[in-house]
Amino acid sequence: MTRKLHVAAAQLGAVHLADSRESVVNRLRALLAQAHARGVKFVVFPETALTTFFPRYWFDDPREVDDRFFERTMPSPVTQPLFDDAKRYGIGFYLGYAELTEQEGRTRRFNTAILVSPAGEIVGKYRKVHLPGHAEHKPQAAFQHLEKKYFEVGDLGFRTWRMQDAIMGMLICNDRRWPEAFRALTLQGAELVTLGFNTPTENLHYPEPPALRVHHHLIMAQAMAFMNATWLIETAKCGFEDGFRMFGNSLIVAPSGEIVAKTVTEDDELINFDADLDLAQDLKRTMFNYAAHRRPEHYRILIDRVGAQTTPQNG
Ligand code: CDV
Repeated sequence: MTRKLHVAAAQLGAVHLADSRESVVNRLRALLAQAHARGVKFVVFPETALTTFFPRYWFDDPREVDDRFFERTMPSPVTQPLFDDAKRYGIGFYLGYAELTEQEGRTRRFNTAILVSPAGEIVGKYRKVHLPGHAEHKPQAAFQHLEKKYFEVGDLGFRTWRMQDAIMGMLICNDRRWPEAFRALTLQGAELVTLGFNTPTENLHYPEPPALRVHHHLIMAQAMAFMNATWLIETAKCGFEDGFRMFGNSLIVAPSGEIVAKTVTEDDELINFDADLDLAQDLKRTMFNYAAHRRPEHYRILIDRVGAQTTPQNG
């Protein structure tokens, strides 16, 4: 018997600075209701789903950032209805949010995602490892990307969880550009990788056509899914947030590298697919049988070296 899991990406359109968390949670609940109506059993929501993508703004008062954009508890009174709905429908989900936590007397902030079971329990947490952007104010730039200011590098590593008869792993946005992240998850058996993202249509560093940025997003997703023999769900928050555009193109990719569903709008939109999880197992037994074919004795450099150095053998 094949193991099927009916999955969905629940894309969010723009969330503006003035939008309340309550209004966003209502939109997430509407997407969840749609998912339920379509028979979906697992939903991936975006990165920092509850607020606008605030790292694009510099704030002089750090307390304002904490109060407006970070969650001190999860679920909170505002997010509890989403958990309640999911439990009532029997749907598991991934949710990204900005997490503020007190650890050993120290306030810590992470870009976080959680895995919630169909019983409404948080079964897994991931804190984003690859934080893009910068920490200093760039007043000349069209917008900021201050993830290195607002978040610490995640301290939980890359882990997997068994949920809904699948082995799942979580990543967040920029992680999708790093093969190491996918390999770390699939070395632990991941057969479904989940990821939320917020990707500006404009490149902060140099001019780049928006279509090329989407092209990179698509080829990365297809390549990572295939080379790691895993299902992959990537969900955007997108559209014009107070005039700052982020692209959509949320997608579900099969372990074959084929895109089986993709959004067509930059608004709230649900895409779904009844995924055969054993498709991943076929590839894991053959082409990407790690135990048979990987050669870690030649991969030492991947751990020892961070930045590239030019070290050709012939000087
Ligand atoms: N939220 C992100 O991590 N965004 C990055 C942008 C800044 C390049 C991304 O990788 O999509």
